[in-house]
Amino acid sequence: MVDVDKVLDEAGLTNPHVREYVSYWAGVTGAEQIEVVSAADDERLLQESLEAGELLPVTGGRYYSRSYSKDTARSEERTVVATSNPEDKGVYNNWKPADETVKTLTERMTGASVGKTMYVIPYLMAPAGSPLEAYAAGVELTDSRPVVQQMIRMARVGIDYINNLEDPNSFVRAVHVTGDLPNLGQGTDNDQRLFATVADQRTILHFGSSYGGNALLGKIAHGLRQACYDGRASGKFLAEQFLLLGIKDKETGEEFHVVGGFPSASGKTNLSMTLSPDALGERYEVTFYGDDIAWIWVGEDGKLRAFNPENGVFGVAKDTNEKTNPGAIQAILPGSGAIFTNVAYNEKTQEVWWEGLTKHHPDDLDGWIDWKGERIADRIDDELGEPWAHPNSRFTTPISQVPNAAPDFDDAAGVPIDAIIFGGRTRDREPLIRAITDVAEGVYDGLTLGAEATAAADGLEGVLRYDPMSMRPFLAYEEGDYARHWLKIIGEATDKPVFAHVNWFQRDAEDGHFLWPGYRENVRALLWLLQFKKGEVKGQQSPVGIIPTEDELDLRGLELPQKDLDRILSLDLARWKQEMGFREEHLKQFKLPEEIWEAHKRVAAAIDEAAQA
Ligand code: GTP
Ligand code: SPV
Ligand code: MN
Repeated sequence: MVDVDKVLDEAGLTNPHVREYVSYWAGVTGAEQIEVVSAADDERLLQESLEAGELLPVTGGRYYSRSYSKDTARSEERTVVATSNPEDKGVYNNWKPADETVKTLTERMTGASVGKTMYVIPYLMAPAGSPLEAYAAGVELTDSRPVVQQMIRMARVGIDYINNLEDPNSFVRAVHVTGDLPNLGQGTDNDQRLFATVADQRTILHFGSSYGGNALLGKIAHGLRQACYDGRASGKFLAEQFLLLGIKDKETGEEFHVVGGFPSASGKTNLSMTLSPDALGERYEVTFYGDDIAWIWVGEDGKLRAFNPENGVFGVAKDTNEKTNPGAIQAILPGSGAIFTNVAYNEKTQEVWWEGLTKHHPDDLDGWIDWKGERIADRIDDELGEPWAHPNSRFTTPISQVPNAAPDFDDAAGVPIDAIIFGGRTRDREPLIRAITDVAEGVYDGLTLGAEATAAADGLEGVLRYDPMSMRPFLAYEEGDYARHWLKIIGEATDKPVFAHVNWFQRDAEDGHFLWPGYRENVRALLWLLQFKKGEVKGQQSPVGIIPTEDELDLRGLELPQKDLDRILSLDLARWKQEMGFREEHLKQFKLPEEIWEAHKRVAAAIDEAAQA
């Protein structure tokens, strides 16, 4: 048995609660060694991983990793939220009783790290000194070295974050045990994986994966699920799967901040890293704060404020290129220290490639292996067309590498929020943008957000589903209570943000092309929203919000077929009428507050009235 006290003494880890927690799980998992890590250990750990073959070198000091082929995305089915209060059971959170969940996971983890090193990762999911710091500290224990390297990029990692806590017991206990990946029955009736956030014990126990949101526990499990729970329990904040960006008007010096809820793989990373359209870039600058998570609260000044608890970006690689997301390409250049997971790799030239990086894959197949590690040159006929990279392959890079990172992204006070937007992948019905000024109608709009599911969740690609506020996979408690908590927090803000629903993904009914060019052009819709908020444009009232008129939208330098423009700035009332029936079924599942039903009825009545006119 390893002498835990000795290791922790040598590392200078003094917090007695953390020490007790580490000792306990070292005993359960049977780890052979323990190592306390900080961001300063990155270089050494990378070298160790290269030597062990866990990582392969990519040119310019970057890295390639592959996860087990049945372990390439979050598993929503195997993810649960556990508490000791059955009232926390919601429609989407896979609620389970805390006691039995802890028991099951403790059994699965028993002896499961024998022969391995257990890394102790003290981290903070907030800028240091933030008013929400009490909810941000955690200690992840993991038996995977690549998880440590990813956490070092995605979170603030170091021992001081937990040695100096005001309440030394206020940290999240986050245990990650990889398990014997080839023998866990992934996707079968006997699936051994289990990913639990035991929210009222502030304990996260994840067993059976080494990938992304299943394994980097600071990100999704703490930053979203645990924080979702803590936000309501404390009454103080919202934790949402939101991007956070700034738009600076260089002419007036004004700065606006927008948070946006788009379901997984629906464009958060792209929008937050975007540049202004060429024709408007002289005047407007877009700055990056966060691409996946925002914690939102009402500051002492009465303003709604937000920060990004993360320190890095875990972005979808597919279709990331110079044109779609030049910011991301710059953030992963040689020298960035980026880690690429499940893309294609060239064993000879040490380059990486994924679908959409360039129009065609490299002509010379020599040296290339796909995301499963198989040689591309060995592919036979019917395999030739298969993707080289997994559709959920990702890059990991710190925010410090993001070219448009806002100078104040690390500010403990966060930034004031002017607008809250929601947007899913919807191929019809949703116009380019519709603004909503009533708070209950804005919250209602978030609760009825819909999207086509994507490869970010196992096996669900293309299925149309509702995804409240883009939090469906991350909600920690009952949806009606969640709606009440939203109304409470926004209700407390003195300056109300404007809400809006956006859609970059409307398609032509005949040939399926995207009606809107998307990507950096999306900024045009946001600029209209900010002008609307300032009262500079009026838009046109529709039953589901205020839509820009064609001349209000700044379309300079864009060539768009009139037919497409007309479509994205109008409503298909017949489709909306049908949608209201679906929404009613969706909302009926929740114990919603009356304000939300009233908002629903107002919108339904407005649609009926417009349809009759
Ligand atoms: P998660 O990290 O899973 O939460 O995803 P995300 O919301 O950050 O999505 P991301 O920005 O990575 O985009 C996912 C996919 O959508 C990528 O393949 C993008 O190329 C594509 N995409 C993003 N924005 C647009 C857009 O405006 N138009 C179109 N057509 N595609 C887009
Ligand atoms: C998502 O799926 O929403 C992600 C990636 O941000 S993961 O960390 O795998 O959850
Ligand atoms: Mn995400």
